[in-house]
Amino acid sequence: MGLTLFIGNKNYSSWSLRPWLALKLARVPFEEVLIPLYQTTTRQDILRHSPTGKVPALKIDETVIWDSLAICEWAAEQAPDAQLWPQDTIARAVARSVSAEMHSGFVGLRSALPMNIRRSAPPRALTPAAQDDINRITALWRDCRKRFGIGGPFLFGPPTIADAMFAPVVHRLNSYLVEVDDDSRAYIAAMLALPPMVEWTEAGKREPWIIEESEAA
Ligand SMILES: N[C@@H](CCC(=O)N[C@@H](CS)C(=O)NCC(=O)O)C(=O)O
Repeated sequence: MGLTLFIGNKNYSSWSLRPWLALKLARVPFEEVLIPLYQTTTRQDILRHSPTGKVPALKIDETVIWDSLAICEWAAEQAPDAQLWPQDTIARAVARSVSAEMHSGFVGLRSALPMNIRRSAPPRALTPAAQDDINRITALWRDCRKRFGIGGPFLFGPPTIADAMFAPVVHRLNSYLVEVDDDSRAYIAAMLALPPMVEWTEAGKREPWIIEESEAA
């Protein structure tokens, strides 16, 4: 089976990070092809591989899976032993809820603080909508850690798709130096130390491209 994951810039592409991390956690070998975003040929380059013109997209032989959460689900099914969803039914249902909440929400945070791994400075303005999202996300993190986090430092103990879904938020809170409670700070530190996160972060920091729109936050 030939597997290729098309991703955007590691420094900026929040959606790409999620399935990349899930595939790494599942130890599913894949090739990656990085298409730099916001270049003159970006759209046509992505459209050659993905019907939406967006990354990420996973090509499995001739079939394309073009949504980050769908790729995470596929990784979980490929490697059941990796337990990318929690084993307990209730924990798994909550993990799916928080993953879906991340997938479809938090627009205030996403638009005000674009992922920019290289950055290390507060935002010019933290909008009320972004602060509301941060409050909700950190409350959700604390709740998952308290109820389900006994087996490890991640939301449901060992790393799962829920952590992969929040990985870009971890980068945002870290690189914009956002103040958070102690539990959230510990979770952020654990996520940043996860070996595939370190690999992605280091690669992102070495990239040459600058996306002005993301730098303006
Ligand atoms: N819902 C999609 C979102 C994908 C997405 O918005 N990707 C961005 C990069 S992070 C993109 O490809 N932008 C390029 C464009 O819109 O031209 C998913 O979950 O995969």
